[in-house]
Amino acid sequence: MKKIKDKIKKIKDGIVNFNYKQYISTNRQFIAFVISNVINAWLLRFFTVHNYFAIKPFLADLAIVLILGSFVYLFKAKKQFTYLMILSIIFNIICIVNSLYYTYYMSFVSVSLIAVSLTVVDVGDAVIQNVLQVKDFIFLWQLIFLSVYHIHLKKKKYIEFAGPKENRKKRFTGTLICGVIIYALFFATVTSVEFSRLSKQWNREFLVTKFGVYTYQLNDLFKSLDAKFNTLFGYDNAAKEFRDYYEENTIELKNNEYTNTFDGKNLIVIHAESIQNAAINQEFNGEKVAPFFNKIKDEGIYFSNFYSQASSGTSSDSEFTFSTSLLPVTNGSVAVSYWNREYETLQRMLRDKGYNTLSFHANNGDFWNRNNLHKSLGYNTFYSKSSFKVDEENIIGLGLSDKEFFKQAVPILKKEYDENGKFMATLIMLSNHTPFDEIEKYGEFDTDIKEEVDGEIVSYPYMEDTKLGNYFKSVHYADEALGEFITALEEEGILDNTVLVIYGDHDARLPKSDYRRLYNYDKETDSTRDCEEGDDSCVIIDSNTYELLRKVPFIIYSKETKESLHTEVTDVMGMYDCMPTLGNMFGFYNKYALGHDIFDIKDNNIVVFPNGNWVTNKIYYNSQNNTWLPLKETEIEAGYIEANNLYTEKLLSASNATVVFDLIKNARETEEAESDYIEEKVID
Ligand code: GP9
Ligand code: MN
Repeated sequence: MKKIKDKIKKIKDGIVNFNYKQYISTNRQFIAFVISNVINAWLLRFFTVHNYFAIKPFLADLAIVLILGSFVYLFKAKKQFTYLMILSIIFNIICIVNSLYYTYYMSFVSVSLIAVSLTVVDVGDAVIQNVLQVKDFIFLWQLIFLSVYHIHLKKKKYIEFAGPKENRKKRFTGTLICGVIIYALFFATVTSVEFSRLSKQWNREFLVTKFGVYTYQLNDLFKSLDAKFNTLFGYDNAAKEFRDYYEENTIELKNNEYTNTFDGKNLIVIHAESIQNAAINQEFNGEKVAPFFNKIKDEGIYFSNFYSQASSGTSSDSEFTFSTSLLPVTNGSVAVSYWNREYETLQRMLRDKGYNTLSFHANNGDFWNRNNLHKSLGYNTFYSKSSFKVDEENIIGLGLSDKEFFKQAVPILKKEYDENGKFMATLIMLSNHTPFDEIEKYGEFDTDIKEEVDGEIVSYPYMEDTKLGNYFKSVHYADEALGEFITALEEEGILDNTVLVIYGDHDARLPKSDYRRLYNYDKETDSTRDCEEGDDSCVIIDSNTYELLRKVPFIIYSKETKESLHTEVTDVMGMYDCMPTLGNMFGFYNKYALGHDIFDIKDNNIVVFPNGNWVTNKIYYNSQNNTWLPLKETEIEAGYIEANNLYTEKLLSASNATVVFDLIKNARETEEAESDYIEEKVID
């Protein structure tokens, strides 16, 4: 006890009697290094999550910079600058990459996504044009500053603290302890919820807000390595999460008015790239942006509160969730890292019922690893870019234009319809892909406001030359392409015995400021009105209302819906509800589905997003900042949010465990072994 007391006294004396002046005058370069890197971490939060004055992330950033920086004292004076520069370059890369990533994905980068980024190299140009902004490079000031300051100090014959080895070691230990104490102080303020989120790592925005970017990135690095080890060692825990979840949540098969409605019919699925409800509902000068979508939604079963649950695997995540009713993984992408698992898929189940399964996409088959993914999902044939005739004049954005793509797909579908048995085909559209800047190829569609004044037409710019405006032009093109395709299917008689399913794969990640202009435009001043309190006509676009704008269409259309089944379903629904809903209609059942048949669950549905946010008919809940948006004027009963948060956590863990550890395969093997055992017993 006495010893500890003496030690504490020694540290206390050390702090009181420490010669700060001398420390500062012999550590200028190091201090400049620390301050500038902490400023950069703050700048990143400033431009992304907008938390300007939070102390906690500041402490965490400072601690990391001090701890890693302290090793500089183990080097001789000449090498010290090199060490500080190397660390600064790493910190700069972290800030720049995260800043870019945030603009595109509204989230922060994960080391485990590096493999994913490499497969999206083809969209590199699109991303670069679309995303690069000056603010992403502002962080570089730090490297310039540190170099200039170093030259300045050198000129002044200033020598950074070096001294004999023992002294340097002392300074190393002192700085390290200082960093550790600050980190300990920071961790003392961390709540249990924050700890739990740090260990799960899927609320990335939340983590950077609370822990700062350097701690987030370090944790992510360990988590990604840990995931690799976990695949080797974490099996038992994952298997338990899987068992527990399905014991509590297995969905019983129940009949309803749609049961077997489409049994035996062909199925054509349209993966509508980046189509949002916001575009379908929009018109300019009395003309709808998407007249065909509107026609199909009116004549079909239209789910008007439908959400994509894609994560960083975007298109491929949507394909995966639509086909399996599982969610994307929390780290990396299923298409790239976990395609080789056994999944219960819509395609395989229809194949078991005698369907031929085909997929069509005019991009390179390697993109999103589709050559492998599509086999794993259960497609017999994948018609990728090499199966299409691609001429220079038919290219829009990433590849063959949608109009030409559909035109070339129709004869293949016709042959399938006429000559073979039942089939299921997925067509993945491509033209309506960011950055929506080939407006000359989209055809005429004005997004201005035209008004007649004294017999003359006056035009106000409105959405012209904005990203959202260009997106509408692009959607108008995609809509026309879809219209031509459906007309061709009808003319060829294919729709006589075929059901068409259309989903928007995810939103188009358009700027909030453009939506503000869309909904609050003041044509007199050609500017966006600010929303004043009490002004109900003004549409507030904040981070939660923006989430609602990310809704995408889901439509089921057929001869039957056109005649009598057309309706609008307003209950919230997610991509993971497609398989169970269609399963009821086509007569198949997946007991590992995370979603529900919407006609069974109705008002009680919950859509869980891969980042832990969720939406019900009552509220949109943002788990990143623990805020919510009421969607109905009903009371939220006590414990409602906590219960849904718990469900969300269990569902995400079970989904992740299923994918990473191939647990459906294992469950099937166990079931087979058990039934063999029972059979043997009976024979005995
Ligand atoms: C690429 C296309 C678009 O082939 O499906 O993919 P996305 O960038 O939306 O994930
Ligand atoms: Mn997509």
